Amino acid sequence: MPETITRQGDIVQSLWNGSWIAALATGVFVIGLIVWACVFHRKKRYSDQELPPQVRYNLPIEILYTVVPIIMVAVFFYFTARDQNELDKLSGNPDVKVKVEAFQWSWRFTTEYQGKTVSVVGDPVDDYRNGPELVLPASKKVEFDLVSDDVIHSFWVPAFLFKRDVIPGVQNRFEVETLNKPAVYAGRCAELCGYDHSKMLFKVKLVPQAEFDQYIASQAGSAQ
Ligand SMILES: [Cu+2]
Repeated sequence: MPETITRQGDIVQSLWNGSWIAALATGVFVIGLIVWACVFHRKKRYSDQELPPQVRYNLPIEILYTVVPIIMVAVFFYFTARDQNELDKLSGNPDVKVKVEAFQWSWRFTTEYQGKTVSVVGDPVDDYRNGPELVLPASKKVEFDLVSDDVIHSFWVPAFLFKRDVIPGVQNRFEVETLNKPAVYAGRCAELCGYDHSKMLFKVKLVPQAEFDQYIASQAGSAQ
Protein backbone atom coordinates (compact mmCIF):
# COMPACT_ATOMS: atom_id res chain seq x y z
CA MET A 1 0.00 0.00 0.00
CA PRO A 2 1.21 3.54 -0.65
CA GLU A 3 2.16 5.45 2.47
CA THR A 4 -0.85 7.51 3.44
CA ILE A 5 -0.87 11.27 3.88
CA THR A 6 -4.09 11.63 5.89
CA ARG A 7 -5.25 10.66 9.37
CA GLN A 8 -8.21 8.93 7.70
CA GLY A 9 -5.79 6.92 5.56
CA ASP A 10 -4.32 5.43 8.74
CA ILE A 11 -7.82 4.21 9.67
CA VAL A 12 -8.20 2.60 6.24
CA GLN A 13 -4.77 0.97 6.56
CA SER A 14 -5.57 -0.50 10.02
CA LEU A 15 -8.91 -1.87 8.80
CA TRP A 16 -7.15 -3.39 5.79
CA ASN A 17 -4.40 -4.95 7.91
CA GLY A 18 -6.83 -6.25 10.54
CA SER A 19 -9.08 -7.77 7.88
CA TRP A 20 -6.17 -9.53 6.23
CA ILE A 21 -4.86 -10.90 9.54
CA ALA A 22 -8.33 -12.21 10.42
CA ALA A 23 -8.83 -13.65 6.92
CA LEU A 24 -5.40 -15.30 6.91
CA ALA A 25 -5.92 -16.79 10.39
CA THR A 26 -9.30 -18.15 9.25
CA GLY A 27 -7.74 -19.46 6.03
CA VAL A 28 -4.89 -21.23 7.84
CA PHE A 29 -7.37 -22.81 10.30
CA VAL A 30 -9.77 -24.00 7.58
CA ILE A 31 -7.01 -25.30 5.28
CA GLY A 32 -5.47 -27.01 8.32
CA LEU A 33 -8.76 -28.81 9.02
CA ILE A 34 -9.07 -29.87 5.37
CA VAL A 35 -5.53 -31.25 5.32
CA TRP A 36 -6.10 -32.99 8.65
CA ALA A 37 -9.32 -34.60 7.33
CA CYS A 38 -7.56 -35.75 4.15
CA VAL A 39 -4.74 -37.37 6.11
CA PHE A 40 -6.69 -38.72 9.05
CA HIS A 41 -9.53 -40.21 6.97
CA ARG A 42 -7.44 -41.54 4.10
CA LYS A 43 -8.70 -44.74 2.62
CA LYS A 44 -6.19 -47.21 3.95
CA ARG A 45 -7.46 -46.73 7.49
CA TYR A 46 -10.76 -48.33 6.50
CA SER A 47 -11.80 -51.53 4.80
CA ASP A 48 -13.44 -51.29 1.35
CA GLN A 49 -17.00 -51.54 2.68
CA GLU A 50 -16.59 -49.33 5.69
CA LEU A 51 -17.16 -45.57 5.63
CA PRO A 52 -15.43 -43.20 8.03
CA PRO A 53 -17.64 -42.10 10.93
CA GLN A 54 -20.39 -39.81 9.61
CA VAL A 55 -21.23 -36.68 11.52
CA ARG A 56 -24.34 -35.45 9.68
CA TYR A 57 -27.14 -34.20 11.90
CA ASN A 58 -24.72 -33.72 14.75
CA LEU A 59 -26.50 -30.84 16.42
CA PRO A 60 -23.64 -29.38 18.49
CA ILE A 61 -21.37 -29.28 15.41
CA GLU A 62 -24.12 -27.75 13.25
CA ILE A 63 -24.69 -25.06 15.86
CA LEU A 64 -20.95 -24.46 16.11
CA TYR A 65 -20.46 -23.91 12.39
CA THR A 66 -23.51 -21.69 12.18
CA VAL A 67 -22.63 -19.53 15.16
CA VAL A 68 -18.89 -19.16 14.52
CA PRO A 69 -19.28 -17.65 10.98
CA ILE A 70 -22.01 -15.33 12.27
CA ILE A 71 -19.62 -14.08 14.95
CA MET A 72 -16.89 -13.63 12.33
CA VAL A 73 -19.16 -11.65 10.00
CA ALA A 74 -20.41 -9.59 12.94
CA VAL A 75 -16.82 -8.69 13.89
CA PHE A 76 -15.96 -7.69 10.30
CA PHE A 77 -19.20 -5.71 10.12
CA TYR A 78 -18.57 -3.93 13.41
CA PHE A 79 -15.09 -2.68 12.46
CA THR A 80 -16.15 -1.77 8.91
CA ALA A 81 -19.21 0.19 10.08
CA ARG A 82 -17.21 1.90 12.83
CA ASP A 83 -14.46 3.02 10.43
CA GLN A 84 -16.88 3.95 7.66
CA ASN A 85 -18.73 6.27 10.02
CA GLU A 86 -15.45 7.88 10.99
CA LEU A 87 -14.35 8.27 7.34
CA ASP A 88 -17.71 9.81 6.37
CA LYS A 89 -17.65 12.33 9.20
CA LEU A 90 -17.64 16.02 8.31
CA SER A 91 -16.40 18.38 11.00
CA GLY A 92 -18.33 21.32 9.54
CA ASN A 93 -15.39 23.63 10.25
CA PRO A 94 -12.65 22.59 7.80
CA ASP A 95 -9.58 24.80 7.43
CA VAL A 96 -9.73 24.52 3.65
CA LYS A 97 -12.63 23.75 1.34
CA VAL A 98 -12.01 22.38 -2.12
CA LYS A 99 -14.70 22.24 -4.77
CA VAL A 100 -13.77 19.46 -7.16
CA GLU A 101 -15.41 19.67 -10.58
CA ALA A 102 -14.85 16.68 -12.80
CA PHE A 103 -15.45 16.87 -16.53
CA GLN A 104 -14.51 14.94 -19.65
CA TRP A 105 -11.53 14.84 -19.30
CA SER A 106 -9.92 16.79 -16.54
CA TRP A 107 -10.53 18.58 -13.26
CA ARG A 108 -11.19 22.04 -11.89
CA PHE A 109 -10.21 22.64 -8.26
CA THR A 110 -11.52 25.71 -6.47
CA THR A 111 -9.80 26.14 -3.13
CA GLU A 112 -11.43 28.30 -0.49
CA TYR A 113 -9.27 29.46 2.39
CA GLN A 114 -9.99 32.32 4.79
CA GLY A 115 -12.34 34.06 2.37
CA LYS A 116 -9.98 33.76 -0.59
CA THR A 117 -10.38 31.43 -3.53
CA VAL A 118 -7.89 29.97 -5.95
CA SER A 119 -9.02 28.08 -9.01
CA VAL A 120 -6.96 25.74 -11.15
CA VAL A 121 -8.22 23.88 -14.16
CA GLY A 122 -6.68 21.11 -16.21
CA ASP A 123 -6.35 21.15 -19.94
CA PRO A 124 -8.51 18.31 -21.22
CA VAL A 125 -6.36 15.73 -22.96
CA ASP A 126 -3.45 17.97 -24.06
CA ASP A 127 -0.74 18.39 -21.49
CA TYR A 128 -2.47 15.82 -19.31
CA ARG A 129 0.86 14.60 -17.96
CA ASN A 130 1.21 17.76 -15.95
CA GLY A 131 -2.46 17.94 -15.05
CA PRO A 132 -3.92 20.50 -12.67
CA GLU A 133 -2.12 20.77 -9.35
CA LEU A 134 -4.10 21.00 -6.15
CA VAL A 135 -2.07 22.67 -3.42
CA LEU A 136 -3.01 21.76 0.15
CA PRO A 137 -1.56 22.69 3.55
CA ALA A 138 -0.05 20.00 5.78
CA SER A 139 -1.67 19.10 9.12
CA LYS A 140 -5.01 20.72 8.25
CA LYS A 141 -8.64 19.67 7.82
CA VAL A 142 -9.71 19.74 4.18
CA GLU A 143 -13.26 19.24 2.93
CA PHE A 144 -13.86 18.10 -0.64
CA ASP A 145 -17.15 18.88 -2.40
CA LEU A 146 -17.46 16.78 -5.52
CA VAL A 147 -19.51 17.78 -8.56
CA SER A 148 -19.59 16.48 -12.11
CA ASP A 149 -20.31 18.50 -15.24
CA ASP A 150 -21.19 15.47 -17.35
CA VAL A 151 -20.80 11.78 -16.47
CA ILE A 152 -19.74 9.75 -13.43
CA HIS A 153 -16.09 10.19 -12.48
CA SER A 154 -14.23 9.20 -9.34
CA PHE A 155 -11.86 11.39 -7.36
CA TRP A 156 -8.92 9.27 -6.30
CA VAL A 157 -5.69 10.22 -4.59
CA PRO A 158 -3.98 6.86 -3.98
CA ALA A 159 -2.05 8.32 -1.03
CA PHE A 160 -5.41 9.06 0.68
CA LEU A 161 -6.16 5.30 0.46
CA PHE A 162 -9.62 6.56 -0.47
CA LYS A 163 -11.70 7.47 -3.48
CA ARG A 164 -15.20 8.78 -3.93
CA ASP A 165 -17.44 8.87 -6.98
CA VAL A 166 -18.30 12.18 -8.60
CA ILE A 167 -21.88 11.82 -9.81
CA PRO A 168 -23.91 14.36 -11.83
CA GLY A 169 -26.72 15.77 -9.71
CA VAL A 170 -25.33 14.26 -6.50
CA GLN A 171 -23.47 16.29 -3.88
CA ASN A 172 -20.76 13.98 -2.58
CA ARG A 173 -18.46 15.20 0.16
CA PHE A 174 -15.69 13.93 2.34
CA GLU A 175 -13.10 15.36 4.67
CA VAL A 176 -9.50 14.49 5.45
CA GLU A 177 -6.96 15.68 7.94
CA THR A 178 -3.65 15.96 6.10
CA LEU A 179 -0.49 14.70 7.79
CA ASN A 180 2.77 16.60 7.83
CA LYS A 181 4.28 14.94 4.77
CA PRO A 182 5.02 17.69 2.23
CA ALA A 183 5.55 16.31 -1.28
CA VAL A 184 3.76 15.96 -4.58
CA TYR A 185 1.32 13.05 -4.88
CA ALA A 186 -0.48 11.54 -7.85
CA GLY A 187 -4.23 11.71 -8.38
CA ARG A 188 -6.49 10.21 -11.01
CA CYS A 189 -10.01 9.45 -12.11
CA ALA A 190 -11.02 5.97 -10.96
CA GLU A 191 -14.27 5.57 -12.91
CA LEU A 192 -14.16 4.72 -16.61
CA CYS A 193 -15.75 7.90 -17.94
CA GLY A 194 -15.09 7.91 -21.67
CA TYR A 195 -12.47 7.95 -24.38
CA ASP A 196 -9.75 9.89 -22.54
CA HIS A 197 -10.52 8.66 -19.03
CA SER A 198 -6.94 7.48 -18.60
CA LYS A 199 -5.71 11.04 -19.11
CA MET A 200 -7.67 12.46 -16.17
CA LEU A 201 -4.53 12.87 -14.10
CA PHE A 202 -3.85 15.50 -11.47
CA LYS A 203 -1.45 16.20 -8.64
CA VAL A 204 -1.81 16.98 -4.98
CA LYS A 205 0.99 19.10 -3.59
CA LEU A 206 1.15 19.05 0.18
CA VAL A 207 3.05 22.08 1.50
CA PRO A 208 3.88 23.58 4.91
CA GLN A 209 1.44 26.21 6.19
CA ALA A 210 3.71 29.19 5.38
CA GLU A 211 4.09 28.08 1.78
CA PHE A 212 0.34 27.56 1.50
CA ASP A 213 -0.35 31.09 2.79
CA GLN A 214 2.06 32.43 0.20
CA TYR A 215 0.44 30.38 -2.54
CA ILE A 216 -3.06 31.61 -1.66
CA ALA A 217 -1.87 35.24 -1.42
CA SER A 218 -0.17 35.13 -4.81
CA GLN A 219 -2.88 33.16 -6.65
CA ALA A 220 -6.10 34.38 -5.07
CA GLY A 221 -8.69 35.61 -7.52
CA SER A 222 -6.76 34.34 -10.52
CA ALA A 223 -7.83 31.38 -12.58
CA GLN A 224 -4.89 29.45 -13.97
CU1 LIG B 1 -13.27 10.67 -15.28
